[in-house]
Amino acid sequence: MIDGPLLIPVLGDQLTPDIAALRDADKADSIVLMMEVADETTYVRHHKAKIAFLLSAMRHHAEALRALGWTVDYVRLDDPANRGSFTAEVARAIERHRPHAIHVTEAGEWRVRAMLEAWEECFAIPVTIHEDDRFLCSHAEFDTWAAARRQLRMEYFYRDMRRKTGLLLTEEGAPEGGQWNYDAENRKPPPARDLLMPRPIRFRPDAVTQAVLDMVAVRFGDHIGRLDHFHFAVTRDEAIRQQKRFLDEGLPRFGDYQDAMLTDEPFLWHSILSPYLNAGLLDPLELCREVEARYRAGKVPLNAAEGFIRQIIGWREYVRGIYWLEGPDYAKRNALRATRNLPGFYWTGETDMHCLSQAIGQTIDHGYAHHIQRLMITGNFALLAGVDPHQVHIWYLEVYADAYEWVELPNTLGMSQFADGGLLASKPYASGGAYINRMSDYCGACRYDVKRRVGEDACPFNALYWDFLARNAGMLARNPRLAMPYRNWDRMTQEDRAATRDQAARFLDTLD
Ligand code: FAD
Ligand code: DLZ
Ligand code: SF4
Repeated sequence: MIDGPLLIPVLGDQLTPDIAALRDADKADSIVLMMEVADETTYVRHHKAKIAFLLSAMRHHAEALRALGWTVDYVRLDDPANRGSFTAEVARAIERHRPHAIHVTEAGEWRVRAMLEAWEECFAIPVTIHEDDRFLCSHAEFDTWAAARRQLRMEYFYRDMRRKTGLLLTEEGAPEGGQWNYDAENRKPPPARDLLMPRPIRFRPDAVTQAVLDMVAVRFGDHIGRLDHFHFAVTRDEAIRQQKRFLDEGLPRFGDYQDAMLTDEPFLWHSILSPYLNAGLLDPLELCREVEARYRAGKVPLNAAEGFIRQIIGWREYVRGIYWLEGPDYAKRNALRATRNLPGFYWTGETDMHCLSQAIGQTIDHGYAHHIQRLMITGNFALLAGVDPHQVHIWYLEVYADAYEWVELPNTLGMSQFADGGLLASKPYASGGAYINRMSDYCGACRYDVKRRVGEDACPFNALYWDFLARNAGMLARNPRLAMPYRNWDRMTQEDRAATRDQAARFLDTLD
């Protein structure tokens, strides 16, 4: 075994040519191992388009690595010898190649981290796990930042990341424009439908992608989602083309309409870059530097550039830090003790609530919904209805093409479901229909009346919102950011409060 090559497993979300484990390795003396395995395709029932995207991107990446001079041993899902898990496939690769050591880049979730950490003992071969330095903030740096604080607010973390990268800073080190955050300018209601609205590039499947699509259609036919809308980039070059499309056409108005929602318009001015960032096809810092350059060249306003950069070096890095800081048991938290089953319409989009049927329908079609749809439509409804946050977490992990636990879990369990009791969000992202009406055109096309709280046609979000506050008063009433809504609830007459809670109870009964 001593004389064998170095074995370098590259996991499905490590599709970066100079990923840490490859960077200093000798191409002549290394075998790169890439594995399509049943366990990863089914540990949750991923959306068909998510599986197709990742497997096609993996197959293209293997070719790109070969073109760079690497020897790649690629195991396909339909290989009859495939043993179905990372560990079993590494074992089989060890039989084939007799490596002297294994180098691997750390995994993106606790489940896979545990596998990698067991390999050294399991195979009796030295295993080096390299830190994934595609992120700006290392685990140690985040831990130090968190240890010095009572409250882990994203805004302060974000300012540190601005200082660290120098992004949007003046020569004196002050924030560009005098403010760190221009979010107040980024909550404009939706514009009138605009025929010149940017559209993501629809990449035509090549033969590699088509073979994957055919396999996924057969093998994962009972998973959620459609494949006939498949449009994702599957190579770095394609992802760069979508990045350029966004920078040219989406970014200038990204800030203004970041929170807006329009019927049958899934993408608006969003970038649709998260699947590529998370799988490693795009580099987050490179993207942010491009955004800054557009601002400095006078091509995009500051509120757009700052708002976008904040999502990447702020939110994206921050939720990753929280995920690893909080440990594997974070997924079990349920601060509001919510127990309802996720309603069946989350898998079909079949509901009279137009906002939900839109957000879920496009999720089924594309494996994509933008942030406010995830937070204020599907997330908000589950929160108000008291759905078990673990079921909500699994749904989000399944249905979005960009979903990996390190980023999905804190967003779902913490930000959206308040199941960590306020570690991540200072108050629950809960709202009635008025917010949805302000930020979308959904309510005009809905069978429910967004202005009504009780009665046959009343928008369900309204009674559910008050019922949520009343039900969780023990946990939430002392939150200063909820003082106003609790005062308004207290000001309602006894009859109004009873009618509201009765309306909510009757509606919730229809979900079971
Ligand atoms: P844009 O609106 O164009 O934003 C630009 C980029 O900023 C995104 O590509 C993403 O990389 C980053 N970003 C924006 N918001 C966040 C955030 N809150 N956390 C981390 N990164 C962010 N994002 C994922 O990448 N994977 C997930 O599994 C995921 N699950 C989510 C679940 C819930 C309940 C919520 C509320 C949000 C979730 N997000 C997740 C964050 C966000 O919704 C998506 O990153 C975004 O919608 C992706 O679309 P986009 O690329 O068009 O983003
Ligand atoms: C999400 C996913 C899927 C669907 N399939 C594979 C696969 O067959 N092989 C692989 O290497 N990775 C896959 N992935 C991504 C992994 O689940 C991801 O690398 C881990 O979640 C990282 O911890
Ligand atoms: Fe959604 Fe209520 Fe508006 Fe209908 S009326 S779209 S249920 S918020």
